[in-house]
Amino acid sequence: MDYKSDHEKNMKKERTFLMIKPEGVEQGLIGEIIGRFERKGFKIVAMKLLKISREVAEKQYEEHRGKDFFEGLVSYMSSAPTVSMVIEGENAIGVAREMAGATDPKLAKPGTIRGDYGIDIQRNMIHASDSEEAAKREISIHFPDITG
Ligand code: FUP
Repeated sequence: MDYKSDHEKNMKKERTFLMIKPEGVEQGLIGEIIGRFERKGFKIVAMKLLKISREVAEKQYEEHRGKDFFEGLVSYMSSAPTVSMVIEGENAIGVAREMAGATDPKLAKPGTIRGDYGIDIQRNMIHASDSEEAAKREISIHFPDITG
């Protein structure tokens, strides 16, 4: 017999990948952004601050290769330090996407990270994996050595 409520059945412990983009690091918003995820109850399971290589940025955004914004995006993402992290918690993938807000900061709701701090569609403050498959793939790109 399963005594879990429908609500509980819809909860799933997940891991997702987040990246605070260069403008977030430059503007001193690392603590503010990470604090939002901590206050939401997520556990940080891996984190690093570094300037990623162009190759890593290309892998990260592979699905967009060939689009007009691809070159600008990978150049930008590899131009200055970013903070990469893996967080864990209930429905982490969907909840982190909600906390990030719409891709274009002009359309992102107030209270979301992009809505509150995003500059434009490229400099939109944070990346958050958009599916289970993307989360797995992105975690393995940025944290190949992750254990446990
Ligand atoms: P999201 O999953 O919300 O990050 O959005 P997308 O996968 O659509 O976009 C990936 C990245 O490309 C984001 F950082 C925003 C950037 N982008 C542009 O720079 N220009 C565009 O026209 C669309 C997206």
